[in-house]
Amino acid sequence: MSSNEADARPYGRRAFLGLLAAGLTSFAWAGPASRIFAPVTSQFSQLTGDLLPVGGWRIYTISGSMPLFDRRTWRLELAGLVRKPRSLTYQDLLALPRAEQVSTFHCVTGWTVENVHWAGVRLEHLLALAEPLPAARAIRFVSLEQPYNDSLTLQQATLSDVMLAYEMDGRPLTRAHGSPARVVIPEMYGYKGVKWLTRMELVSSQPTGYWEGLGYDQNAWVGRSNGYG
Ligand SMILES: Nc1nc2c(c(=O)[nH]1)N[C@H]1C(S)=C(S)[C@@H](COP(=O)(O)O)O[C@H]1N2
Ligand SMILES: [Mo]
Repeated sequence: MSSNEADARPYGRRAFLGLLAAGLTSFAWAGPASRIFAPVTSQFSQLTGDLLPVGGWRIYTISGSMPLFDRRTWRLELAGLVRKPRSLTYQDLLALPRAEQVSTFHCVTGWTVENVHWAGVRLEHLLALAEPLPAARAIRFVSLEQPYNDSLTLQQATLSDVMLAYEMDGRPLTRAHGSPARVVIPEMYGYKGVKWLTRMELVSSQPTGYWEGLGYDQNAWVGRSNGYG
């Protein structure tokens, strides 16, 4: 390819190599835990446009690909130990009472993003629609990105600053950040925050989440778990 062709790309080759180097550098700085949580830096498409991580974020996937949100076909299933199983459309989700908050995001590998503006719905409004049965004790959150999943007890899920977020910093969630909805629980490390959420299943005892199966704590309290504090 001539250098002219390369320069015609949205990101020139030089910028591309720069991005790649930046990705690899943060990869090299990271401790052993972050190697497991390594961001995807190998695919050009994931380094461009709104997929480019900004503002201190690192974009994580376990599969190396990102589910694509289609508002006509996406559903949020409320299932398991509930009186009224529900299948909500994106419009249904947006029609629920809106909550907003500003909170700090912590990844267990040590990076944080302060003052993230989130908008979304409190879990209690979703639970009220589905009417959990008395035996329900926890919620299993399932991602479209299989097999990513995690869980919260009902008590944790209804803490006052826990939400299902559909906006970040004043814009609908981007694909990289888990569109159309992700779990936000600022008191816990980021792996509890399932991106590309598609199903909430009410269960009687708390299942082991994806990273928890690999040794991370189920109760992921910031500063009080995973060897911290
Ligand atoms: N589906 C899915 N959700 C996920 C992850 C993932 O790899 N896949 N990584 C988790 C981890 S460890 C962190 S720190 C945050 C990172 O959020 P970000 O990719 O928007 O920066 O997403 C969490 N949710
Ligand atoms: Mo993380």
